[in-house]
Amino acid sequence: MLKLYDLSGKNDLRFSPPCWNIKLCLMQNNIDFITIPVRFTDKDKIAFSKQKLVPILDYKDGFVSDSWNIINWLNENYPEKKIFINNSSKNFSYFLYLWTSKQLLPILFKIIAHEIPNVLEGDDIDYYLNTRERRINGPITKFLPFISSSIEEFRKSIDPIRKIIINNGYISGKKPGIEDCIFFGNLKWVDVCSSCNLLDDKDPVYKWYKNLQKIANV
Ligand SMILES: N[C@@H](CCC(=O)N[C@@H](CS)C(=O)NCC(=O)O)C(=O)O
Repeated sequence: MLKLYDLSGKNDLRFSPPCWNIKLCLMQNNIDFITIPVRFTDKDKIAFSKQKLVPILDYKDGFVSDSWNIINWLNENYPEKKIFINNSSKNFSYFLYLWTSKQLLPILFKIIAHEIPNVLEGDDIDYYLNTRERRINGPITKFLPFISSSIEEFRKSIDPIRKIIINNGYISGKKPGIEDCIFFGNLKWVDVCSSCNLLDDKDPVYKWYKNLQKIANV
């Protein structure tokens, strides 16, 4: 059985965007797996991987880390599932992975950075504050004045995805696929960590998110 090392917070809340992307992909493709909860400070649990981040997928003969590498591993090891339906789907998925990790998640971080300690407990709170405040070179509250402008920026940035969803129903086309999984974690992260209204209820992207959650039962 595949084991997915998955970030966990207070009351075992699972809140990592790339971990959610992988879980959705596994569920959508009916691939059996279990998750191993990993708190920020549980670095011992993942020391075998010789790096410090999750998701990590542990299979019988080895492991693979980083959500993009995991998706590629699944594509190669479950060819019958056709995770990338063709090479264009693989290219567009890679674009979505890069766009999400390099541009969208940093915008979302500015919106929810100050709320993340609420979903953590124990040593993880100090770990989060120390590592993130060093990274942003200031207090976690430094983005508070920019929350509304960052929400606006996010809503505008995802306009191409909105158009695709309006035209097709899903990012992958007429039914959900890997491209939907890769975008999903963005919204799930904000949903579980924050009380902000990232998207308007009437936004087609919001409806797409609610629908995917319902299909996957997550
Ligand atoms: N590009 C990587 C990002 C992995 C990543 O940043 N994981 C975060 C959780 S979302 C993590 O493990 N953080 C642990 C830490 O900061 O110590 C991927 O897509 O898998």
